[in-house]
Amino acid sequence: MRRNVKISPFKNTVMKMSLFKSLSLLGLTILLFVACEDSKDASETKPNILYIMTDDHGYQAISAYSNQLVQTPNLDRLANEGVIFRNSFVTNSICGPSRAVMLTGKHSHANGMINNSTEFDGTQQTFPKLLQKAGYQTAIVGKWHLKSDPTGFDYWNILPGQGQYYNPDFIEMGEKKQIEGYATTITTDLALSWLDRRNSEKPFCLLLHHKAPHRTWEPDTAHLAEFLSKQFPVPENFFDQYEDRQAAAEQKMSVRASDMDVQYDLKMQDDEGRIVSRFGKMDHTARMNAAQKKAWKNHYDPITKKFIEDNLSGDELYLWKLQRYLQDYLACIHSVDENVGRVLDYLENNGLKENTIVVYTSDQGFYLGEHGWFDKRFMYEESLRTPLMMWLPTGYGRRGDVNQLIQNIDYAPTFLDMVGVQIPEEMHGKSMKSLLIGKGETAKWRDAIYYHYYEFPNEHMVKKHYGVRTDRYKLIHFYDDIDVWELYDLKNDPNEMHNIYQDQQNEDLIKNLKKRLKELQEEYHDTTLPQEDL
Ligand code: SGN
Ligand code: CA
Repeated sequence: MRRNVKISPFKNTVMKMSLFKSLSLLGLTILLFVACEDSKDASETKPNILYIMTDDHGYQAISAYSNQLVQTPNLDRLANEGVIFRNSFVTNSICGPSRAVMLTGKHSHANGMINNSTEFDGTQQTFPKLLQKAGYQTAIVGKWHLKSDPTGFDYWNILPGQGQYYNPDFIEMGEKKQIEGYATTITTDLALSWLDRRNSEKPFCLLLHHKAPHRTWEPDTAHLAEFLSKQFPVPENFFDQYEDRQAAAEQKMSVRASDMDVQYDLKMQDDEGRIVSRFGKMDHTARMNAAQKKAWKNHYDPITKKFIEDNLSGDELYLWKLQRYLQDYLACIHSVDENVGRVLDYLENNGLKENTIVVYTSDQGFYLGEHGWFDKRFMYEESLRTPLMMWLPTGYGRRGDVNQLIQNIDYAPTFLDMVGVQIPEEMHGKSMKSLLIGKGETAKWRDAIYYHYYEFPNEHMVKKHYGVRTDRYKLIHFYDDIDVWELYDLKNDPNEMHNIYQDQQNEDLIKNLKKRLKELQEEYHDTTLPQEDL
């Protein structure tokens, strides 16, 4: 039963006042509590992010992906103790654009950086900016390659443009300084020294971007001879003749042509002018100190001498070039692997492993002789794919293979989601968080990825193209100065040697893939298409 209690107006006012007081006190207490919880949350429970990205590291050169070329025990630690993405792709296989995608979570047409000559608009939203707002300390060291100065970082120390391997210049918060040593080691040193002096009360997000193993694949003197006597297996399609693939036939990134230069790329240098190079005379040792020069010459002079004596031609020369290329490329990877090991050790030794998301990836994949090529750009597998491995912080139980189709647009939303920051609607990517908890999401994920490459005409002459890839099929449209469609069945033809677009029996398949392609172009609002597709 309810009773009506009469309260005098005076008593009522006093009661109201004391209620007001108590409520204010309670409010203050709650506010204080929330504030304390927030800072506690930010300093103790929000995971750190250590994002390591190399430049042009094909998954074929990581032993966790493939045992054929090289052992990478440190990189493999990430896969063995964390997760390895078996179907990780980029949206536009070229450096600056990939970096812009990674920062913004948006496809190239939406973030504006469609090719390497564009300047990144640093006023737009990026995940480091959002983390900074959420109380994170943010930093980037190493390769940047976005022309405009970094924004959203408390500290930045970047290589100008492509950067140099030996005694490189760095730009530290606007100030240029040359640092003696080898780029991969120096970049790691810069990262570790920033970690040492950071404010350990706050969570951090550190982007550690290596120049290696970008062309012209200059190994550290300590590793020059690492692979000297190794014979690497030759890809099945090294002698690809590009039947039914006009764009592939017209590229300029072939090991089997002067695109790969014996002096410029393969370091065969001879003062008597017996080496013919399309780059004229150049000197790889120009930036080196005396000791570095000496080690370099001691290594390459005998190889050059033998090369001149052997006077190889035709297929023999091409196969020699491939081995020479891989020796240097993989020696650069050796330094990357060692230096990633230093970073992982640092995290373990400083009690940071349990609360840090550690990522290893590359700005895109790379050809290591497949189709007879080096470089990237094409939507074919070796350059569409990019390695991706992660150590996960406490609370994320997933281990081993993740097989879903993921793309570099997903990185930004994933990081934001994992640290509890709201994902901006305009980001194209999906958070992978649900794939990383427990046994991972088995329900619906994405069934297709979208790709669009623009840098033509340009070095390596890879034509403009866009396309769609599902778990089994890939449809590509090369456009601009040509109008060619290609279709691959990745299950029956993983090396993409047979363009089956013209086969009558694929009519329905093509119709469905074109429909899916169109849907993706609409979903992402890609209006940078040839006129007839708009
Ligand atoms: C340089 C390289 C090219 C490479 C582009 C883009 N030439 O121009 O081989 O394709 O970079 O690479 S080099 O003579 O300067 O090495 S990217 O990874 O930066 O996009
Ligand atoms: Ca690159």
